[in-house]
Amino acid sequence: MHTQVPITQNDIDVYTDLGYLVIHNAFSKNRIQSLLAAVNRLIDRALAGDCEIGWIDKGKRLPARVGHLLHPDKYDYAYAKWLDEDLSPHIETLLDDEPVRHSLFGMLANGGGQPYCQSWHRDIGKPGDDDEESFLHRLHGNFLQFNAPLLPEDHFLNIVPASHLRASTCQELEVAKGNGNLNMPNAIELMLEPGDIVYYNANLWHRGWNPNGEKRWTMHCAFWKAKYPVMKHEYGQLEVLLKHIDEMPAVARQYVQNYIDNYPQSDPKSLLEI
Ligand SMILES: O=C(O)CCC(=O)C(=O)O
Repeated sequence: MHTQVPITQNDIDVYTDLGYLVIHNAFSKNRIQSLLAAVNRLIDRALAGDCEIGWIDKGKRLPARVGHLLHPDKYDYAYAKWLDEDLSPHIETLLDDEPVRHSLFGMLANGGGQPYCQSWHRDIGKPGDDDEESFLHRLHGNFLQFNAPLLPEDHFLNIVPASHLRASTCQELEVAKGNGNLNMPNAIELMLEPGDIVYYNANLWHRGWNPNGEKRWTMHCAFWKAKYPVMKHEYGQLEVLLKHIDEMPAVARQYVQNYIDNYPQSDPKSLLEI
């Protein structure tokens, strides 16, 4: 196993203080080539009718955002190998070296001039609630999300640094309503290149912003500490994952096994109930 760039104590402190951590040149050119090849194989399979994905423009080989890349119909060994060899040391360090489980594994995709303009949001919430701050503190460090671009000049993720552990301001709540031309205070645009990755707390105020519909392929995945039972937003993957977990390399298999082992038989909780 090799890690291109290990995560240091300083990185952990940055992640804790700011709610995000950019690692430049985390992955080799070969790794990026292998992931691009996997996406192209997926497009080929979808064009041949062997699996279904959404399209921005089928004729131009422009897929829409695609989820569940570890499911049998979309699976490629290249994703799982990346997880085993490069990502898992990062993920485990940022999750306190506790057992990790799979949650979501997909790719953000834009292009063809089709605008992609998300509202500002915290993924889990709960903006404006009385207990917002304690809720944010309770969850920090137990889950992790990342964006890792496969194409150059990826400037589509906007964030408000250090907004992950404090109550939202009135201005943030106003901007998030999306009513008007207000600017989000203290927002920045991240600039990433293939090989870079940003790990972030999905409760940081953020949005995906690509108003000109520039071509974008960005791996976008989430993990939880294994002790958290599978929740509503990530439920429903048990049967498909069981079909081919044995094909996966060791670490990816373990993360998926931990998902399976923590799968409630019924009534999964919502993110807001944990
Ligand atoms: O497009 C992005 O980079 C952010 C995606 C996101 O925040 C979401 O889908 O909730």
